[in-house]
Formats: sequence, C-alpha cells, structure tokens
Amino acid sequence: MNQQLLVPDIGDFDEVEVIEVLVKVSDKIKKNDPIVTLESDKSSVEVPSTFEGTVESVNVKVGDKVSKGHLLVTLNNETQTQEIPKKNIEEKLPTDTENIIKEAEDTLVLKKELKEPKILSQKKNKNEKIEIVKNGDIDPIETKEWLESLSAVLENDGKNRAQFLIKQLIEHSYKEGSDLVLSRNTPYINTISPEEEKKSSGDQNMERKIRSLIRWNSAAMVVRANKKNPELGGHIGTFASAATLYDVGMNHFWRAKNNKFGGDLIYFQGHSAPGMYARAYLEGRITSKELDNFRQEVKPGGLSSYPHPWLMPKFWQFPTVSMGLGPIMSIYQARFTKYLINRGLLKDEGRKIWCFLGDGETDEPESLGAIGLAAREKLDNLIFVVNCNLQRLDGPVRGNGKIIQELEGIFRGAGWNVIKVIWGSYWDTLLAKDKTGLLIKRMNEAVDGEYQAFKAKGGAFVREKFFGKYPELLNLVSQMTDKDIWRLNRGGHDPHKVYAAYHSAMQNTGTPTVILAKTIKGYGMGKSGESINTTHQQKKLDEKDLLYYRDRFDVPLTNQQVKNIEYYKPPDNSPEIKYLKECRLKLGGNLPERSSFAKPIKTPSEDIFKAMKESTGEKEMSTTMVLVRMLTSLLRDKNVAPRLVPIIPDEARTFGMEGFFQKIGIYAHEGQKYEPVDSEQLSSYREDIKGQVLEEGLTEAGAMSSWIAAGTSYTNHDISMIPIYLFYSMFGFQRTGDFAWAAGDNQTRGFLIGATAGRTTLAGEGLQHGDGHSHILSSVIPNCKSYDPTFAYELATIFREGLRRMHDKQENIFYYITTMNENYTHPKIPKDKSVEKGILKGMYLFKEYNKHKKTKIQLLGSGAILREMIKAAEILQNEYHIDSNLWSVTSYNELRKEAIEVERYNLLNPDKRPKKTYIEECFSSTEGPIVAASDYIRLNSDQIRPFTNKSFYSFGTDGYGRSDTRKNLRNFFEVDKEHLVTYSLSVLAKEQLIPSKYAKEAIKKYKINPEKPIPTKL
Ligand SMILES: Cc1ncc(C[n+]2csc(CCOP(=O)(O)OP(=O)(O)O)c2C)c(N)n1
Ligand SMILES: [Mg+2]
Repeated sequence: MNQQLLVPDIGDFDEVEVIEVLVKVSDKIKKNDPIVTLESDKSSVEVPSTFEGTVESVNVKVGDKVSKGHLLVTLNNETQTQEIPKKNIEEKLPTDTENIIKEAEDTLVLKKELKEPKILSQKKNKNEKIEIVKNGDIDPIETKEWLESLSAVLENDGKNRAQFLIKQLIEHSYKEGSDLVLSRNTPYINTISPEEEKKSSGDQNMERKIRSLIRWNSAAMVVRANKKNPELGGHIGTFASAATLYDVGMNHFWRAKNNKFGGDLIYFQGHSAPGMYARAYLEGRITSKELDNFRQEVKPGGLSSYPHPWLMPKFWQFPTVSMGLGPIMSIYQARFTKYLINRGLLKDEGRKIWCFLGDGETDEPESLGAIGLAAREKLDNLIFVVNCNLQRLDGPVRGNGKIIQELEGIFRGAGWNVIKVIWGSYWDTLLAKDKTGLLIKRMNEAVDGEYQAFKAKGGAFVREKFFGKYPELLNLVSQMTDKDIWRLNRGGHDPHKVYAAYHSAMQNTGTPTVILAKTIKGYGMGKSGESINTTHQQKKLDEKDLLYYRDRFDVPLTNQQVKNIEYYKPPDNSPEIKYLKECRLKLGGNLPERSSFAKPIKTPSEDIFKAMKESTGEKEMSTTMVLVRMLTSLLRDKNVAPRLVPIIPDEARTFGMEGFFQKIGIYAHEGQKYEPVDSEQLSSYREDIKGQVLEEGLTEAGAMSSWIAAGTSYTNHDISMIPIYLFYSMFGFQRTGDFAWAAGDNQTRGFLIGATAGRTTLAGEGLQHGDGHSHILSSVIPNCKSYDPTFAYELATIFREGLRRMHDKQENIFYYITTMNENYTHPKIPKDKSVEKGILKGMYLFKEYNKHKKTKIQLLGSGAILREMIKAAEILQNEYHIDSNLWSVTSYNELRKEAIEVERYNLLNPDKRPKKTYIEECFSSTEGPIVAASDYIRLNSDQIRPFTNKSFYSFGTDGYGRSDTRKNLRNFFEVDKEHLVTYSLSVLAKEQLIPSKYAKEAIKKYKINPEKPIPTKL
C-alpha cells in the first residue's frame, strides 16, 4: 500500500525552503527517520517520517519552497499503516485530588505502623509531661485538652496520623476564614529525637583522637605558613567549627570512586581546605613538606589556598571558594547526574552529591537561588550541610535573629527535607527533664547574637544570661557546675548527632536534604578566637593559644614540640592511622581525589561540516542559524549525537532551536504529563524523561552550572559530554563571569555560544542587550578560546577544531564563539590551504585588492563588521584607486595570546634567532597602515596593536549600546562602510600616502559630522 508523506503543521511559516533531502528512491526507512530538513528564515527543522516503508518517489528537491500539506515522498508500505498515534498522555487526576488520595493512603499506612513496635509507644505516658505555662495563653485548660488529645493520637496511631490531623485542622481553620498560615518552622531543637537517632558503629574514642590530630595539624599548617611569611594568610576558625561534620562523613559515609563505584561527589567549603590537607597528611597522601608549602603554589608541590582543580588536578574536584558558586553548582551537578541516569548513559548507583556551605554564604543569591529546582526535580541524591557557626567574616550572620530557623523556613518552604542538628547529647538529659517546655521556649527566644556570646564568655555567663531568665531553668541546672554548663555542646560538634543526621539524610527519598548544623566558629581556639567576631581572620596563634589548643584536644605533643609548632603524625602501624585508613578502605578509597577514565569522542568526519563550507548562493542566513544547522547535522553522527547537551535559558525560539524540542526532546524528570498546546505542530514542546535539551528557564547562573556539570562529566562521571550553552551574548560573561572563571579552574570542556552577539547586529534591543565587550571579558580566562566568526565556513572550522581538541584530544580548554542573528549570504571557503589554519590562529587573508598598485592599506574586519569592511575595500578600490589586503580576523584574543608568548620567548632568548609572531608573519611583506574594526570596543582590536610594527588604527563600538536599525547603529558607532572608507582615507593622509582632500571630501559626501561627540559620551 502506498503512503504519502506530507509537510506537517510547521507553525506560522509558509513557503519554507527544503535545505536537505535525506532519503532517495528505494531507501528503506523507519518511522521517525528524518526525510527532509526545512529551513525558515530563523530556524531549521527535520521532518520525520510518520510511516515505515520503502521510498517509491521523492517529490521535492533542495531549494524547493513548501508549505503545510505539500507532498514530500511516497512510501510503499506493505505491512501496515502507521499514523503517528496521538501522544499517549496518561490520564492525570487533578493535583488536589491526587494529594487527597495520597494523604488518605498515608493514613492507611498507619495501620501497618500500628503493628510494628513504635518507639513512641515505648515512652512513658506523655500526658504526664504536659504542664501548660500561662504566658500568652488565654485558656490553658483548653490548650491542655487539645494537647492531650494530640498526645493520645501520637501514642495510639503514630506521627503520620498526628500530622494529618494537624494539617486537617489548619486547612479547616483556613476554610472557615482564618488566614493564619501553617508555620514552616519547628521548635529550636533537633529534628531527630534522641530515641530515633541511629547510632554509629565507630570507635568514638579513636575517632576523637584522629579528629584532634587533624584539628591540630590543620591549625599548625596555617600558623607555620604565617610564621614564615604573614602575607600568606589562611583560616583556622572555619575548619575548627566544621571538623566533626567532615570527619563523620569521611569515616562513615562518603564513598570514593573506584572500579566498582562512581563515587560520591563532595563540595568542600572553600576555606576549610586546611582540614582536608591535614587529613590527607595522616592518610599519607600529603607530606609534611607539602603542608609547609601551604599557599605557596608558585613552585611545584605547594598546596593551593582553596580547592582549585587547576592547581591541584589530582586532588580537588570542585572550585568552591567564591561564595555561592559551590551550592548552585552542586544542585545542578545532582540534576545532571539524574539526567545522565535517565538518559541511560550512567548507571544508577545511588551516588550522593554533598555540598558544604557556610551560614554566611547563604546570603549569596546563588546559594539559595536554585533550591526550588532541587525540590521540584526531587533531587534526593543531594545533601546540603550548612555549617551554622552563626558567624561570617565581620560578625554574626543574624545577630538579631536565628539563621537556623530562617533557613529551615526557606528550605522547608521550597520542599526540602530539613534536619536540624542544634544541640549535642549533653543537652538531651536537660531537655528530657524540662517538663514545662520552658527550656525550648528559652532556646526559641535567644537570638544568635546571644548564642555567640554564650560560647565566648563561659559557663557562669550562660547560667546567668541563658538559664537565669527563668527561675525554673536556673533550678534545672542548679546541680551543674559552670564547667558542666560550658560543656553543654552544640549539635554540629557531637559526632553522634551528626552521624544520625547523615544516616537519616542518606535514607531520605523523593526530596533533597539540608542539614543545618549548629557549631562554634573557632571551636577550641579559646580566648584567641573562639566565637569572637575576629575569628574568621585569625591565622596566628601564640604559644599560649597553642598550648591551650593542645590541651583542649589532648594532642600528644610536648611543650617544646608545641613551641616548635610541630605536626603530629602517629606511625603508620599505630591504631589511629590503621583505623583512619580502614575507614577509607571500606568506603572505597581516598577523598577528595580527581581522576578521569573517560574515553575520547572521535572527531566527526569533515563531511558533516561540508555543507557549511559551500557557498549559500542567494540564500541569506545568520551564523546562529548556521550553528543550529550544524548541530542538526552533528545529531546524525553516532559518536557525537548522544553526547551533545544543548543548554538554553528560555531562548530556544530566539535562536531558532525549537526544532530540537521534537527531535531530541526537553529533559524532564517526570516526562510529559500534559498534551502541549502546540501538539499538532512539528516543533511542538516535547518534554521527555530521556530528553536531551536542558531547557533551563530564566537562569543564566543555573545554565552555567549545568554547562559546568556537563563539561566536567569526563572526570566526575567518567563519560565525556559536549555541552553547548547558547545565550544572549550580553548575559554571558557579564552576567556569570565568576562561573566562567570557576569553569576554567574546573577544566570544563564545552562550547559557550554568545548568540545575538555584537553591538550593532541585535537591532532594536538596546543598551542592556547590545554586547560590545564579551570578547574582552572572555579574553581574561587563560584556557578559554574565543572567536568572532563572520561566515559559515569559519564557524564550521572553529567548531570542528573545538570538538577535536576538547573531546578527542581531551585538552582542558573551552570555547567561546559569538554568533549573530543578521541574515546574509555566505561564500564558499577560499581554496588556499592556509585559510583554515589562519581561521584557527585568529586571522587570514580574505581577499587581496591589487588593481591599481599605487597605494595600499591593510583592512582588518571581524564578525558583523567584516562585511562592512569588504564593502569599504571595494569602494576604496573603485572610487579612490586604493588597493588593500582584506583580512578576516576571527580572534584578536588568539592572536594576542600567541604574540605575547613569542615576544616573551624572544626577550628571554636574546642570543637566539627571534621567532616571528603569527601577526608578523601575516604582515611582514605587506604595505600600508592598518585599519581594524569590529563590533566590539576598540580594546578588542587594540590587543594586537603592539605586535604589528605598523601604524595601527582601531575602530569599534565603544560606548553604551542603544536601539535602532543596524544601519543607523553602525553609522552611530562609526563602523559602517562609509565611516570605514572615510577613516581609511584619513589614515592614509596622516601617513602621508595620499593628500587629505579625499578624506575631507568623503566626510562631506557621507554627511559625517566631525563635531559629533564620541559615542562613549552619548
Ligand atoms: C563571593 C565571595 N565574596 C566574599 C568572599 C570572602 N569570604 C570568604 S569566607 C567569608 C565569610 C564566610 O562566612 P560563612 O559562610 O559563614 O563561613 P564560615 O567561615 O563561617 O564557615 C567571606 C566574606 C568570598 N570568598 N567569596
Ligand atoms: Mg559561618
């Protein structure tokens, strides 16, 4: 039976061009195989077959214009007719109904719960404990009755039922007119009650000893470095507050990468790095000599100040010290891990991503900015640990409030599982004795500024100021000495509490977890730095402080050894070292450790790029369209296709990428639960659990974090991925420059595409959109290669080389390429073999104008402005008899980088024959001054000025951008062909190669106003 394949609904387009025919007569094709590629003036999209069969006739050819309903091919289908079945959208119940059912089901579970022995029912009759305080309660008797009822429910039916009833009450009161909302906060006590704590099987004494040594060595390392030279800096107080949090993880939870397991990924808080070095020292991975080189990284063997994979590529995995980047990057790392699993590229081994951050760090918008995504996407592989030492650099984080409560509300509101670890075990007995609820009340009342002082000022102070507020509480601690009171510890310093929290976090499913651990900044530093406002910057401890520190943690060093600030490492066969190593052995190996076993991705064949190197004839297209076309072709390369990760922050339609929605799908962890409004169309919005596109929504920070996660997948997951992140070029480096810097440090491999780039190509968008400097910003990142191509063949050459270098040769570089949205025709790649080499090095001779052989000028054009320069060269030749060499400069950044390297070599080798820079090679046998122009500020082309040995004049788009037509903008910024001709004539006059009258005439002819202020002042 014959089947006709027609052009489906392609949206608002009519008369769309066929740019590729992908089948021929007698081809056997399957359903969904692409038949043709269509291209509108903005985007290209493949049309898939809706049947299976053999091609009988092809009814279109390249260049045809088609609309909906046009016959494309006829198929012979012997077996069956297969209309695309309407998408099978699961019938979904309204969310509310679903929730009600779920809740009902939850209460049913209680029946099961009843059969199981419940911890709660083991407790004594709770009713005895309830004694109502009159404060603020208008009817204590009524309150007591309600509480007793609740206790009975807890006793008989368990906590889920109790919670259900509370929720019902709140909803009911809301329906009845009360607008008080459910509080997101729980009392200021631990989330996990002592009865529910999972006990560690570890040897607590041994672990304390090890922790003390790590504490000591980490502080000693900082103090020694600063004794050597106070310039070096470092931090003691932060790790001192976090030691237990790290130790419990290292001893019991964090699994390393090895040949059997992918490894947990830990984002260490940046300035707690000394603690990680100190542990690695005990493990024998770092020597004492290396410890002595802390923060002295110039000579090999130094330890980097903070986690920097660039400086310690076998050790650190994640750069975290720029506050806020670690948290958001870890969220997207967790998300990307699930993406790889859902796409079938990675085994689900239950790996976890842990991120440590400071409470002060949560002020950064990046820290909390993506927590909604983590909950929405059910990232139960993610665990945040916020070290709530109540202080940041200058002082308290929330002196007048409570950071833990604030964060609890925020995270719980976003849908996270929140575990508060506030009080250590010494408080358990007090809390159990507190029949009136007054202790919790007091805990709730005290603000962080007070809590900080309590730990700075000793036991007597705490008795008076904390317990002393209520006589009942004073009574509660009457049997305790001041020392006992002082010993009442905080949750984050109690290994039992931390263990229980980590264990609970590991068991949690369906939501990410945040552990809010209360600690003391500078724990153990005594008067010199415990819980005082200057703790953060304390990097020197005098002899007295050190002796105190030794005694506090029972470090087995003599007074003399303390005086010498010696490290302490027990022998390898000591119980401590054996224990430490065994713990890690059980968990699979060392942490942190960076490695990669990813296989290279074979560079796709030249054929894929062939079409881009041909002339487009009459057809006009933008370089953004060329890129999208190229990606469409790459999706046919079996090696590259599955590894491509297109990342877009809500701009796919701007860049003509909506064709990808159907073709490769948008990643959605729950698939698609609705029929999209545009389901009839070819580019319909298709979400899929196996989707390949990361549609980020409006978050450049999130998109960059995804790009980094994908671009470092070769090390974190041992599978190379090729992330391509497209954005408005203005919202790239300018918006997320710090991420780009961290990406370089992290050795991210991938493409950043600054689309709609330039200051005069994005007409109409104006000052905040017109980018004139992203190439300057990208130039400062040492391992970033940036290019500003004009023509399709330039872009194709650069892109293929990027794939080759990053993904085949596995070089630690990344690419920034600008593409434009201006449509024009593209020529065929010039025949000269050196062109491709030149494109990659940064410039090549595009055309030589040599008709008159009298006066010559060197014209350099880039990106959007190359075409203006071509027109200028023609005018100069035809109207003014001036010859020129016309150079296409694809990268001033690359030219400069090479030139400074060569110049340096020559200066350091004065007796050797000087090497030539590539710029010199290009210009050495040319005549005339240089006129260079780009769509970027002059600084861009000025970069090569010192290396040309010629008179050099730059033109560019300095100043604020603005909205207008392209023509008017180029005129305003003086980079249109008229200005370029005029400036060239003026330059030649200044160089005394022609009389000045020509320039004067041109000024008049082109109505250029010499009085107009420079655009930087407008
Ligand atoms: C973006 C950024 N801004 C400023 C700093 C400097 N800085 C380093 S640590 C710190 C205070 C951090 O306080 P907190 O997050 O509470 O960590 P703690 O040391 O208390 O654990 C500051 C301001 C930085 N590293 N990054
Ligand atoms: Mg802090």
